[in-house]
Amino acid sequence: MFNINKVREDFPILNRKINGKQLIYFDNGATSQTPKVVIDTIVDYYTNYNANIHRGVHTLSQEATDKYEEARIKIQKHFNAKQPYEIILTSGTTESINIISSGFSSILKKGDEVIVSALEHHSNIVPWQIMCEKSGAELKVIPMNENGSLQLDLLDDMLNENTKLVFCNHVSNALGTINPIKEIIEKAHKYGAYVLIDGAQSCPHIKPDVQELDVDFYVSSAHKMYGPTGVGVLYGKEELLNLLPPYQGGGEMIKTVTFEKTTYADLPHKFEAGTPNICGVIAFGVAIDYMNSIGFSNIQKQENDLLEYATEKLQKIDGLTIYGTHNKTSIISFNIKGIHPYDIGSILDKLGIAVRTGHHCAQPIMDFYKIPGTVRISLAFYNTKEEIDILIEAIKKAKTMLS
Ligand code: 7TS
Repeated sequence: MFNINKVREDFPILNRKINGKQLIYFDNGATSQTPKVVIDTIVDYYTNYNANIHRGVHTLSQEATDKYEEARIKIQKHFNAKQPYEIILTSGTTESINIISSGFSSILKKGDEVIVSALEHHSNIVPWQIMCEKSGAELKVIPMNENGSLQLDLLDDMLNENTKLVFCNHVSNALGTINPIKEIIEKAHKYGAYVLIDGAQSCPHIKPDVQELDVDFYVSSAHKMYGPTGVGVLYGKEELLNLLPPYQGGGEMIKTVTFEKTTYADLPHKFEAGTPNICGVIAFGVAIDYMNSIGFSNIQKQENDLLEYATEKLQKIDGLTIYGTHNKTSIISFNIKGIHPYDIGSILDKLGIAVRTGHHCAQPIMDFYKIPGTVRISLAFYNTKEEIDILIEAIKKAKTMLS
């Protein structure tokens, strides 16, 4: 059974005071907080078995290697990848995307087309622009609707036999929209195009099944899934990962090196040059265990309740506009007429409430609505209705002060 008080005890930071007030953390979309089991794992690693992996005969190195590879298997199972070596461990969503975009830079050519959605975070736009600049491929954009959904009917007209890749997030970080990725994948595959799904904002709420989705690449970050920063995952189908060149050269990613010719290691090592974030990966595995122990149905129920409750209360505030109202996770982006989002965010911080303000690294969405940015609250399962009540009063106070 889901017990909110017990769950909150798992997160030591929730006891913090900010400016003399109890912290209310509504910036989970930027990074989620860390449960004690994950913090303990990090302390245990550096206290007891810190060593480099895949290279030592000594006990510490073997222990660290075993735990690192166990974490890969946990991640494989979580995403339901067919093979552990289809899971590449990276520094985050951004690096995962860059591994793929950089690989395709040398494969695509002029005349090829790639498609991105209008709802993307900059890290699922800029790497592809760089790829297009290098390869000569053309970037097309699936437009969005006023309610924050994609104009998917237009995708049919955009796809053709020149389309090589389609990129889309599973959930928009700026609006919370859950995109119909299965439909997008099916449409793209009809034309032989590969699909990369950015799961940075979906993975805290949804357990993706990469085989069921038949997705080609799926990427995410540990730090939005109750794990540490600096760790991410890149799932790729074996045959596609084998097709792509390595991203970085260095130790661990080779089979043999001579000055005449170097041969590369098999998956996953081909994409894991250098010493990785060993402790972070092991802690990511524990974060995944933690999320599964809470249960995704409990997570979704609690977050959907909070989303509904907060939306209803916010909508009653005069002059408040919510951006994105279509099929969402627990993200609410809003503005209050005549007030800059930054000013609201600053007052909320004074009252102990952490929100994000600005363009959320999704400038094209802000341009669509012709706004400089929004105030964004992004809710996690450890948040409560009482915290939302305090937020509502704080917003009313900010509004009075700033009007
Ligand atoms: N893609 C999406 C959809 C994101 O929300 C983010 C981070 C990224 C990619 C990049 O992830 P990283 O871990 O590599 O940095 N989003 C946010 C956010 O919404 N607020 O701060 C970071």
